[in-house]
Order: sequence, then C-alpha cells, then structure tokens
Amino acid sequence: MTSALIVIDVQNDFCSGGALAVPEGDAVVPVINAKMAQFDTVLLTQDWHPAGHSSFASSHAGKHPFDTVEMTYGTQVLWPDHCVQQTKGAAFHPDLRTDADLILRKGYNSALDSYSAFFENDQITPTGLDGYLRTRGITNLTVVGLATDFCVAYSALDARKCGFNVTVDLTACRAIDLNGSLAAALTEMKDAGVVLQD
Ligand code: VGL
Ligand code: ZN
Repeated sequence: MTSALIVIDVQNDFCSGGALAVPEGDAVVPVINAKMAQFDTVLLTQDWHPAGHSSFASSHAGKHPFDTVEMTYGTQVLWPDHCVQQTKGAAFHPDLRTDADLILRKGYNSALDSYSAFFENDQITPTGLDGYLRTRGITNLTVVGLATDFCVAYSALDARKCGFNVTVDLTACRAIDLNGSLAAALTEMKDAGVVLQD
C-alpha cells in the first residue's frame, strides 16, 4: 500500500494579497509542509493559465468575476485573472516546500479550464496523473490545498473515479465558498467515498 500526498494550487494568487485570494489560504502552508514528511511521494499542482484564458471574466465581454458562462463542456464560473504563466501570482507560496517528486501544471489550454489534477473540466481530457500514480504502484491519496470546493474537490472526486482510496485533510485546505459551494462539495465528496479528515 503506497501513499501519495497531492498538494493542490498553493500559489500566491490563492493566498493573501493574491488575485483570487482564498480566505485564510496562507494558513495551509505550515500544515502541508509538516505533512509532506509523512509521505513517500509528494506531488504539487500548479494552476497555470495563459493570458486571456477562457476562465477569466475579462475574456468575456460584459461579464464579471464570479458570473457563469455556458461553455461547450458545461457551466463555467468566471474568475478574476489569476495564475497567469510566468507571473508572481502563479508561483508557489514562498514558504511552501517545493522539493516534490512531481509538479503538475494544469489549465494551460486556453479554451478549457482544469480544476482537477486528473481531468480537465470537459471531464474527458486526461492530465496523465492517473497513469503516473498507477505505474508507481500508488493506491492511497491524501489531497490538500486550495481551494477545498473547487480544485481540491474536483481532484478528490476524479481520484475516486480512477479507483484510488482518497482522503481529504480539511485542516490543510481552505475554501472559496461561492453560493454554498463548500457544503455541496463536502456532501459530494462524502457520497463518493472520500474520507474527510478534520
Ligand atoms: C481554482 C478557481 C480557478 C482552485 C483554480 O485552485 O481551486 N479555483 N482556478
Ligand atoms: Zn484557475
């Protein structure tokens, strides 16, 4: 039984002063750093959008951050410009340990967002992470990071679909909580067999 820690999007833009700051986002950093020591394999994800990405409200005339839009793959929340490739906002929080086995970038396709570390938001385009973990014999995943109700939840749910045993450590996560999104995500994860630790 081999375990991996998946650290989702602990980047400047999701921390205090960032473009899409998650309330208390910074608080996860020491908790995650301490947790890394308990895992054989540590993996970081990095939200990594090209300028003008289709998930940005600024890319849609008349739209504002947190509005939604219908994309070919379903409803997409529109965000402030964030985690633009090569910017300070896209960099990891300066105190996060980054000596990980793998850093997976996602959301780099302009026309398609990717909350999950496993599949893009069309739910069919794979990132390759499933194969990476499987070929290394990893069966158990603990998912932590930002934000609980978006990239953490989507990653945990897809990990279950891929057949992994999944725990989300809520002490090492913080949420955006948009229109009840946190409660909905917690229910969905519980129903999918994700172990929620708090
Ligand atoms: C995220 C919204 C947009 C996340 C990423 O990391 O949860 N949320 N891009
Ligand atoms: Zn994003």
